Amino acid sequence: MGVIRAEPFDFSFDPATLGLVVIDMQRDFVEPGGFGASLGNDVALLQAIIPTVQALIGGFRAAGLPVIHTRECHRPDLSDLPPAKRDRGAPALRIGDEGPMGRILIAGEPGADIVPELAPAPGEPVIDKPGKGAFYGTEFAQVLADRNLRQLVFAGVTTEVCVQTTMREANDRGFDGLLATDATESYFPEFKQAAIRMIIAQGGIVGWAAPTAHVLEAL
Ligand code: TIU
Repeated sequence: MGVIRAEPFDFSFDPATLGLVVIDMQRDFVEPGGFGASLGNDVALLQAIIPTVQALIGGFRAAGLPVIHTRECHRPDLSDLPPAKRDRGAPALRIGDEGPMGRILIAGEPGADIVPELAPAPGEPVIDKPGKGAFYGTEFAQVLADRNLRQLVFAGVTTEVCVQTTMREANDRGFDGLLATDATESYFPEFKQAAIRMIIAQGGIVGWAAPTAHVLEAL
């Protein structure tokens, strides 16, 4: 058994059931001209966590523990894109529109790729998801079950949208989840802090939180 120094209390884990889930570290969210920028966001904040996420991934790989990646993206024919998602708000570019990194948030386009620094290694699953949570409309639950994973460390973007949604979905399915607080980011710093507080409040109502250094020292 291992122990990660965490809030609201230590996170005990069995290395045989522990995995890392890296959420949506795609060019569409962290580079100018993509989906995140089309919504009016400054992407520089998100770019800054790439080295920390890289270190976290490296630690899991070195320990021989599974790393699973997700990407938020849609089929080229938009058949998995609810009109409510496409039509909401007044973005500069809508999902499926042509942008500087190809069609916004569409599988196979350059913008939907994971940033090169965090490229999945051969054999690491990549879950393409049409929603904010990684379970909806995907094989994620099966991928976790196939690897006998019960305890998940989460990283990626954005903290209060896809990361928090996936942590909550995992929590309801009986997983223990720990958020690596410096390997996740939001376009809104105050939302990131609030999401972390929501997750660990009430005795860890959704899960745990710890900095990457605490995770790495426990692997
Ligand atoms: N807009 C925003 O903050 N996030 C998303 O749309 N998707 C993810 O969080 N990946």
